[in-house]
Amino acid sequence: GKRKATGNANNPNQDLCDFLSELADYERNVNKNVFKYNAYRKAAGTLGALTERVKSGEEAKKLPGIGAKIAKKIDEFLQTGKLQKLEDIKKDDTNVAISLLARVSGIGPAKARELVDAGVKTLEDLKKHQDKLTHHQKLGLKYFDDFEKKIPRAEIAQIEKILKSAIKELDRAYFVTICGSYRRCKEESGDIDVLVTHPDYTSKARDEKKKAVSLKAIVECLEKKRLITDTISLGSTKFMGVCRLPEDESKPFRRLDIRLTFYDQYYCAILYFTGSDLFNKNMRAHALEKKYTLNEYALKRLTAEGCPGEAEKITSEEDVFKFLDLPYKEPKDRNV
Ligand code: DCP
Ligand code: MG
Ligand code: MN
Repeated sequence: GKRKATGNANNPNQDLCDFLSELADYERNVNKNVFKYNAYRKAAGTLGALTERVKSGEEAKKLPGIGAKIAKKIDEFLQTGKLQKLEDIKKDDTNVAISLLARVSGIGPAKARELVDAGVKTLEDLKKHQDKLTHHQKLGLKYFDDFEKKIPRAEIAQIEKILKSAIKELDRAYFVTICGSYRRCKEESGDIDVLVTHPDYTSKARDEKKKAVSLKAIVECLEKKRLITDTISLGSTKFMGVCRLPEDESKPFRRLDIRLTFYDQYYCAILYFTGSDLFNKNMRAHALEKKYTLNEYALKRLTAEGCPGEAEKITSEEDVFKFLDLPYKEPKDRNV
C-alpha cells in the first residue's frame, strides 16, 4: 500500500503531519490497526489544512480528530523535535523491513510480514524471490521508484487529453472523468483515477445493448495509443494498470485505474471516486444517521427494519448532498 499525502502545498505544520503520517503507516502496515491508522491520518489531515503553525498540544486538542494522546505527542515533538515512540519503532529492523515492503504496490501488511518472516527484507531480496510474488506485486517491484513519485497536475492534464480523445474515437457518446485527488484540485496525485460511462450502459439495459460498451476495448485502444503499458488486472468494470505519456521516455510510469460504471449510477460513482476516502467515510456515516445507505452505486433509504429500499433518483452530485441535508461541497473542499 502507498502513503497518502496530507495537507496543502505550503503547510506550516508539515513536520507534524509527517510524524503523524509515519505513525499512521506504522499502525496500518506493522500493527494492522486500521482504527489507529485512520485516527492518525485524520489528525494529520486536520493539521495539514491549517494556515498557521500550531503552538501547543493544548491548542491542537481543540481541533477535530485530535485527542489527549495525540496532543501529548504534538507537545513532545514541538519541545524535542522528535518523537521517542517513532525513534524506537525505527530501531527495530523488522518494523523497518515490513514498512519498506508494504510500500510495494500490491504488497499489503500481511504479505509484507510473511516475506520478512521468511527472511526477505529488502528490495534486492525481493528481486531474487519473484516466484513468491503475484503479477501485481512484480509490477509494483519493477516500477517501485516511479510509483513513489507524485504525479504533477499538468502531466495528468496531458494524459487526460490523450485518454479522452482516444476513448471518444471509439464512440463519441462515452463520458470520461478523471476523479480522485486530481478532481479535488490537488497539485500532485498518487495515481490517476478514471471513470467512464456511456448512455447505453445502464443497470436496466438489455445485455445486447450493453455489449457495445466494453472496458476491454477501451484498454486495447489505449494500449494501441501507447498510453497503457501494463495491465495489473482487467475485469468487466475495473482496470488496474500502468501508463506513461507516449513518446516521452523521460516521464515516469504511473498507476492508472479505470472504472466503467452504469449511466444511471454515474453520480454516486463520481462522488465515491472523487473522495477523499476520509470524506467518503464521513459522508457514509452521516447518511446512516439520516437513515440512508450510500455507496459507489446508489443512495437508498433504509426502512424501519434497516433494510435498503429502492435507489433514489440521482442526477447530480448535488442531489446526494440534498437528500442528506448537507450543504454542497465542491471537490476542492473534499480533501478531508
Ligand atoms: N476510495 C475510498 N475508500 C478507499 C479507497 C478509495 O473511498 N479505501 C475512493 C476515494 C478516493 C478514490 O477512491 O479518493 C480514489 O482512490 P485513491 O487511492 O486513488 O485516492 P486519491 O486519488 O484520493 O489520492 P491519491 O492522490 O493518493 O491517488
Ligand atoms: Mg488517486
Ligand atoms: Mn486510485
